Amino acid sequence: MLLVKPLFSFKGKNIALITHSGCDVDAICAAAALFFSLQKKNKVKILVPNHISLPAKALAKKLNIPYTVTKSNSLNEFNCIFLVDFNDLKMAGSLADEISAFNGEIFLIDHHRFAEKKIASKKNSLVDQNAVASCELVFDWLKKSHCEINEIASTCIAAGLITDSAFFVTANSKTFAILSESLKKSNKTFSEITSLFSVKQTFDEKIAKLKAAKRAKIFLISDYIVVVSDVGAFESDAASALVRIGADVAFVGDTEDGKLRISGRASQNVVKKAGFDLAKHVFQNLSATFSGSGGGHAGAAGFTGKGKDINLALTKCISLSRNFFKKKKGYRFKEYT
Ligand SMILES: [Mn+2]
Repeated sequence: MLLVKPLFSFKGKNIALITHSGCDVDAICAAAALFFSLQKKNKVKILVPNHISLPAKALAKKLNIPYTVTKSNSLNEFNCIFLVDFNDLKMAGSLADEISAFNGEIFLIDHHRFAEKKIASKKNSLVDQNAVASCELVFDWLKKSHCEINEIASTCIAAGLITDSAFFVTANSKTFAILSESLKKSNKTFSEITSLFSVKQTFDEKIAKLKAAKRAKIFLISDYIVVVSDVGAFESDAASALVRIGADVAFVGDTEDGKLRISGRASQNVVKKAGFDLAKHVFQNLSATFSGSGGGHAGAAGFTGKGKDINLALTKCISLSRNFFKKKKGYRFKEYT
């Protein structure tokens, strides 16, 4: 860990900080903390491929974080690029081709599982799957590089840790240690930080979640409640909502024009106690049947592929989950109708 060279060695370089497409709070905050620490000695620009999430957009506006949402952006002007909060080109949206064609050095700052195809060398990869947020890695990197973490960078780091730990569900003692220091330096209270990225639920989001709950099929696999549902938008929010109201695992998907999209969420209970990993045990194996790709974290992951029948794909998610538990003691299966 932390084999990457210190940040001061980038002095004078022209750097692009690129987040994943659909940039979330952790991604924009990790990029911003780097931006505010590097901008004195470097030319830095934050690029967001395709689109930014509403909470991240709200926070960036309130903190005056400069960023450019782009579908295509020549990277020729930059000496090096930092990919922030992803390490899989599939998460780079429409910038994927420009990134893979980039001639300069590429650095990774990320806490997702390593993609099969590596985009950067090992010595340029600050990737740790055990980190709660990319902001944690940025914090460590800034510290090791003896960079000053100012008020706004501290605010960003705190926000990234809060959101990516799902409000401390996945937090550990280090999360609180970094948060304690960052809050102090941010000169803000906890609620002032959370108000930076809280956005009101839209009407459509509420309806999507309620529809997902209404259409849910409920299963018991061993000791865990696993649900599947389909809804045309806000799949990942709907899956999170289903876990909040009692499911241990939730798969919510949709098909449109032969394209298939499934979001999965799993409780810490099933991830920690059973060792269940959505990305590894379900989504990566879906590609064999529904040619596409899946990935993410153990407790939050997604799949996109080809298919017309969402029920078929959701049934496959259930059978792949069953396969995992079949190998364990006390396996049982039941559908609640
Ligand atoms: Mn993240």
